Amino acid sequence: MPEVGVSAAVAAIELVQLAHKQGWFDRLITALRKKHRVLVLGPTGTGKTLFLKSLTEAVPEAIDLMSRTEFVDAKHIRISKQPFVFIDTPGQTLHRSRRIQAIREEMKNDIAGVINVVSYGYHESRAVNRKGAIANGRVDKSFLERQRQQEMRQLHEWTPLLGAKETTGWLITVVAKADLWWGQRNQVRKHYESGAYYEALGPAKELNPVVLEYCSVFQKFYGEVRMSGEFQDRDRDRARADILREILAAIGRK
Ligand SMILES: Nc1nc2c(ncn2[C@@H]2O[C@H](COP(=O)(O)OP(=O)(O)OP(=O)(O)O)[C@@H](O)[C@H]2O)c(=O)[nH]1
Ligand SMILES: [Mg+2]
Repeated sequence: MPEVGVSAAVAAIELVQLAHKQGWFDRLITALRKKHRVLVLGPTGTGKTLFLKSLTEAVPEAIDLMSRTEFVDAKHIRISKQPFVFIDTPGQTLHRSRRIQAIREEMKNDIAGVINVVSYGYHESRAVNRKGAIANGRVDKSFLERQRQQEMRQLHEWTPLLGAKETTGWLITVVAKADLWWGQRNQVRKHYESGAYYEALGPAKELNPVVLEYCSVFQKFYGEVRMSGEFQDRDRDRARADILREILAAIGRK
């Protein structure tokens, strides 16, 4: 592991001495030990679980669409030595009560922030009704539109509870599967940054939401429809670096 620089070590010692002197040493230790808890939300098949896997594995293996997250699952991950607990939630509509319970639990745990994972309607899961989704090797536009509506509906589950700055420090919307929608990039950005999705955030607009493009794997949609082709490995590396940087910056801001 890389060494902490000398100046950082000196600054840390000074901080500890000051904390001793002023009587907040215990509080400092608790703060340093504390893990940053991040709630990961979003509909089934948007890519939440694979996104979390991709933070620690450069080339994660795709997840079978039959293999869904059924229970809330806390994943412990270190980013630049900072300890995080990412709470991966089950996105299927039938697991609403499990999500609500996780949200309530995290409100008690002093949550750092929320990552909402969406994918411009490219949802892949055994729980998605994909009848008519693909015809003649193309994705049906109304299928994508329906799934985007689902992304917005699911926002209403948590924004009334977590939409305030005092409860939740920050919100990052991760628009996953950039390999599939890259050809419509401008439209995608607009939809999430200022369009219908942004409006649907309601009270959570107060969290100064950040939108980041992402891609965990290159994979044909339902094994059939090609990716848009222009999105490359270097774009994926850049997106990953951007997200890691943003997460670290966000905890600094809370
Ligand atoms: N093309 C492409 N496919 C992806 C990407 N990320 C995830 N997938 C695929 O999308 C499907 C769903 O991914 P998951 O990570 O299981 O989705 P989830 O949001 O955790 O779904 P639930 O656990 O049901 O809530 C899997 O088949 C993944 O391999 C991506 O960046 N690009
Ligand atoms: Mg999952």
